Amino acid sequence: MLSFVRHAVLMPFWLAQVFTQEKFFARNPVIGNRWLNEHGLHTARVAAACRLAEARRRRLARRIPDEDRQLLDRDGFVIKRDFLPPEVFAALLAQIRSLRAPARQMIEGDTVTRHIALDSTVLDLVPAARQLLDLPQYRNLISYAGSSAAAPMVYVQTVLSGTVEGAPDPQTELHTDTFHPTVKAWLFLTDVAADAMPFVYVPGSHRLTPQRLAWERRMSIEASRQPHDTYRQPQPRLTRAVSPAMLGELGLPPPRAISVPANTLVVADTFGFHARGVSATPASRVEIWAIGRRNPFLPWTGLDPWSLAALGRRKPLIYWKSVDLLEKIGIARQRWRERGTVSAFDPA
Ligand SMILES: O=C(O)CCC(=O)C(=O)O
Ligand SMILES: [Fe+2]
Repeated sequence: MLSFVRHAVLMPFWLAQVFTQEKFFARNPVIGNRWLNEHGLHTARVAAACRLAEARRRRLARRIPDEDRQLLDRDGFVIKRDFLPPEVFAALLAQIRSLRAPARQMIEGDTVTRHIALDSTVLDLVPAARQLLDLPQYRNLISYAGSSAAAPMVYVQTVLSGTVEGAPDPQTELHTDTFHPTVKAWLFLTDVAADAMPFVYVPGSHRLTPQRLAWERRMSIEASRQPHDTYRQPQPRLTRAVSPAMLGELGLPPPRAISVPANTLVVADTFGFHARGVSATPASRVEIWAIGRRNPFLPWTGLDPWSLAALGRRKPLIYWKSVDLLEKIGIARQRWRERGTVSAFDPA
């Protein structure tokens, strides 16, 4: 009875979420409905989102050099070595090395990810990061790859592999992040060796080919709710993982590991298949990390309230606090735990 009432009350919300970036099959019984996905709900969302992204990208294209645009169109990612002028990069590194700021951490398998939000307080202590955020080239590459001019969320991210007891880091499996074009960007502050968590990407896997759409359909049906399933359990495996053996069937090349020196910027459409490369021994990576995610069904590129600097800089904090609140009332799980005031370079 309770469950019936809960369903009736929440149904309008679940239906509305079909037209948003909500991606979890498990937490929305419409998006995760097997019958609907067998009849094309998921693939319709993917196809519509990709079509709209293409139209938005066409409008954003003139903001970046042709050469970068061609690489992003062809591969789904672009690598910019020596991205910041050497003196700006040196200042950025020194400022982040001496920074102590409130952080949050998340554990996945045996790996810890730490985030320090680049809010106004932190930016006052790391003025070189403000220079980075204000660089049109940085913003525009992220906009184009993410097919949106909306403000990304930017953090100092530390990834520490093999530091806690646990299964292998699920991020080391090839996967797509969500059902639509979307962007992540890494400006590496440390060198990234080939055997120490290089970012891995399958070139060209961001394109919606008929094979990819068929894979999306199969994946969505497998991920859909079974009547006996219980939800909100942490998942041992990423829902959107793809086996390396499948790449050939999808007409895709093998993945490429991006092992690069510090001060390299990598911007990628994480609708494409990618992973965090495994590390031979416990390793760490520190980077300025940006994520842009927005409703993929919006026809326009701008009109983003978070683009107001004063508001946008608070977005990570507002995001953390809202999930804290949702957890308190029992409708979400906060994976990002407060870690106190630390350095990005501290061990786990
Ligand atoms: O940290 C990485 O190299 C990639 C992790 C990943 O899959 C992601 O951030 O979406
Ligand atoms: Fe990912």
